[in-house]
Amino acid sequence: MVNAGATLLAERLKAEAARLGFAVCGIAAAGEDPLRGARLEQWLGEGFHGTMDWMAARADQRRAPQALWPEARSVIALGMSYAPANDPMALAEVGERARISVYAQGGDYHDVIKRGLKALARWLVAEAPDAALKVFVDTAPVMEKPLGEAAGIGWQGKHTNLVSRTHGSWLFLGAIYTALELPPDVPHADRCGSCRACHDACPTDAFPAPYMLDARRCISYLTIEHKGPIPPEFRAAMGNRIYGCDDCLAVCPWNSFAQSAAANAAFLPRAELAAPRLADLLGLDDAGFRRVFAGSPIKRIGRARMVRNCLIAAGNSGDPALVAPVQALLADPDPVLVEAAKWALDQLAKIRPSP
Ligand code: B12
Ligand code: SF4
Ligand code: SF4
Repeated sequence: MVNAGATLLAERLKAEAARLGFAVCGIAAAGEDPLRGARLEQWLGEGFHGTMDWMAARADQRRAPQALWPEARSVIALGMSYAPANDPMALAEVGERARISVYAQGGDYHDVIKRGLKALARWLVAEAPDAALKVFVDTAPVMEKPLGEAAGIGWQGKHTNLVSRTHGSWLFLGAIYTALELPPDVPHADRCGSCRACHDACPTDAFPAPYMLDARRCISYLTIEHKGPIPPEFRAAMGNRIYGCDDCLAVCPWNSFAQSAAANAAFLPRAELAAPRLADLLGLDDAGFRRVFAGSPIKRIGRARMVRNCLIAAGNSGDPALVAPVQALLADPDPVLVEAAKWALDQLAKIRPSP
């Protein structure tokens, strides 16, 4: 039973979240939603998670907050805006440059959101000293998007990400589970209507149905999560994307309400990551990779996977100036890079003028 004190606490909590830089904050009950769990099972059953075994490994805990932490009574769902100031598609045709998705051009969002969640958790404990709680961002077995929808901060669009009426598709999510009974917000209604712009924009046809993603076909998965060679059928479609993909987010009409000025300064693009030259990235050794990507989420994929992605982009570039840096990688000890370099040279040979 939620009392008047809890209602006032929830209002003040939301005000504090806003003060800490969260663009949206809502509350959902922590009880199980059988549909949510069933859809997770269906997604895993179809094999749409590919090699992300960690998604299947803790599926029992992921399906419901109380399955992860039985004491949980309420979920506080939060989002921070990273709406870009510039068009994320602007570099699509600039072959000599690499495209890094908007979310990874600035500081690592895991660190920024976690800091904000911990500050909000400290505030809550100061206000309600008995408040047991746990904070999560991204990596825990928590279904952040459906929980965000249940908490009314947005809805899961047909591209499967959470969309907000005021911040479009550009929100990072985080969650606090608490043993406190807080008054739940009304779940957000679906506002996609007959739109299917995100599905039409996807270069690899990664949506088998509305609200359903086959991660194995998604460029974000292929460039970040997938180990080994990039399957040949997706190489041309990758274009110059070397880390993540923004296409389905960027075309969402609800982005027109997103204000880039609202974005957290920590997420502003770093100059060297906004439009890096492929030639420079191809030449990075391990030490150089660590130097360039320190503090960026990209550092977690390591140099080999990043250079693999750059080789595919080089093959798609149509830029003869990239032949030399690609050739240098034929001597790399990693066979995945050697194979990708050979593929890239074959592609570049097709566009080179005949002697
Ligand atoms: C695994 C994962 C990925 C995988 C798989 C993505 C996916 N859609 O599942 C890959 C590597 C591909 C990925 C890519 C990206 N990701 Co990601 N990812 C996650 C992670 C860790 C888990 C997501 C998950 O639970 N997937 C499992 C499936 C079953 O869940 P689901 O997509 O919610 O599926 C639901 C729908 O399919 C729905 N459904 C099914 N059928 C039907 C039918 C109807 C009618 C309806 C209404 C619904 C419906 O039910 C399912 C369960 O609710 C979350 C963090 C987290 N802990 O939540 C971040 C997260 C989702 N990622 C995020 C981001 C930013 C991205 C990228 C944009 C990054 C980029 N620019 O490259 C892309 C976007 C690609 C895309 N279109 O989804 C953000 C999204 C923020 C937001 N506003 O929603 C999150 C929340 C991380 C964060 N903390 O901010 N990601
Ligand atoms: S992130 Fe790119 S590849 Fe993945 S579903 Fe969206 S548009 Fe398709
Ligand atoms: S692009 Fe259209 S269909 Fe896709 S999430 Fe946005 S409103 Fe929904």
